[in-house]
Amino acid sequence: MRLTTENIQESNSKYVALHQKSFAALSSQLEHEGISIEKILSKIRSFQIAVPSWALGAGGTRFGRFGIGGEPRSLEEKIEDIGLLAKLTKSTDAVSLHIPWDIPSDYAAIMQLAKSHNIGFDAVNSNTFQDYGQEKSYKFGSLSHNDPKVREQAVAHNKQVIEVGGKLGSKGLTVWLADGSNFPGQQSFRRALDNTFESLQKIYASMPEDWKLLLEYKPYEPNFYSTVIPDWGTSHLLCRQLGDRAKVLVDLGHHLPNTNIEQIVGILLGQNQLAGFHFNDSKFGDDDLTTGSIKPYQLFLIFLELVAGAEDSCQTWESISWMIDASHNTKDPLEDLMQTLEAIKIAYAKSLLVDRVKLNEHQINGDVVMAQEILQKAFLTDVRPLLKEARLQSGGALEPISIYRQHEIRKQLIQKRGENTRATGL
Ligand code: RM4
Ligand code: MN
Ligand code: MN
Repeated sequence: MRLTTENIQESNSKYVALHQKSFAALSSQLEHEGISIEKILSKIRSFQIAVPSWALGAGGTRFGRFGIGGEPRSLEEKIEDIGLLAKLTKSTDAVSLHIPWDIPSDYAAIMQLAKSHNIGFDAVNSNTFQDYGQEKSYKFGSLSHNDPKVREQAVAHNKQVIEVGGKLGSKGLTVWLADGSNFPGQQSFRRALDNTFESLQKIYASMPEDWKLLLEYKPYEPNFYSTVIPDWGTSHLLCRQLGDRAKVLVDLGHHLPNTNIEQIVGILLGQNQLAGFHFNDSKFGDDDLTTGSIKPYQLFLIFLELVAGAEDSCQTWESISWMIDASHNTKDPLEDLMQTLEAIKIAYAKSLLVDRVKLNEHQINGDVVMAQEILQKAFLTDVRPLLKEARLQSGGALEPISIYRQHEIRKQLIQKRGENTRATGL
């Protein structure tokens, strides 16, 4: 499409000499410490994160929305955008669809297009938090609603999402339930949860054998007094009762300020109850900011839990789903997603540098200072040469954002799609 392999090679040739110097310096330092560069590179190369179909246009806030121009007008164009990200970063190989925003009109054609961009279909997301012309309103809830007819409709919608995903080769359903209440007295907590469990049971029962249910939690918003699934405990409670294939999805923005998310991740993984991630970053709430832009140390600590938990055989690395969930109000979404993919891999690579044997010894011996030193040492290492080398080996761009800007991709997209296009999403 817009950028050829030759374009990428030409751009890389400008940066490769400098890259080789920094890569050689870092490699010799790490090898001296007994770290296998080859092993780390292969892990970085194979780590792929799904891009959400709703993050390719400008997101809005409740106060307004500022378009960025050239936003994808269709699912086809969304896939083209993700294809470009894949080509440049070599860090994504799948899209996570939101239904009904992204129902394909021609399945065979969409599958073929996605394949031509090396893109597959990750978990599909249902939507019962908006009214979009369905018969009954979700104003007062969906899966938890007091009216069984509304619950039935919401369950049927989730079944339809499974059907859509099934035709595309997806293997998971993500449920984020916005249900809750705005005022004390509005809702019975217990009845709402019981109704939700019953609805989820029906959805779970209709999933194919090789599917998993990823159950998200969120403390507040759009409801501000109570949310039916506000935290990981409630999500876990439901998952445990539903069955083995229901697990908790951690969206990094869905915690109250200062929550120790790495501890939540460690505990869920220890119980084989972690479905996967929605990556983003936040300062206050569900801000959906660029991953790693606010709390990179937290992201590193989360990855350390993941790597440790997987190596200790609590849960396999492959059983975890990796997805971005972001919203862009001021940045070009494609540039933001490139930054996001990079930040996630940086945190992952740093976590792989941690000497866990020594860390364990220091923990056992109660050596608090040295335990912290181990973490700091890994976190403060500039691992970008490793990421660049991995990209180079996979045929990606050494400097994805530079080449994107140099070729004026956004300008081209605006010319092709128009200044005022609006991608489906929030
Ligand atoms: C929610 C939640 C869901 C996402 C919607 C758009 O806050 O994070 O995962 O599907 O936003
Ligand atoms: Mn989410
Ligand atoms: Mn969210």
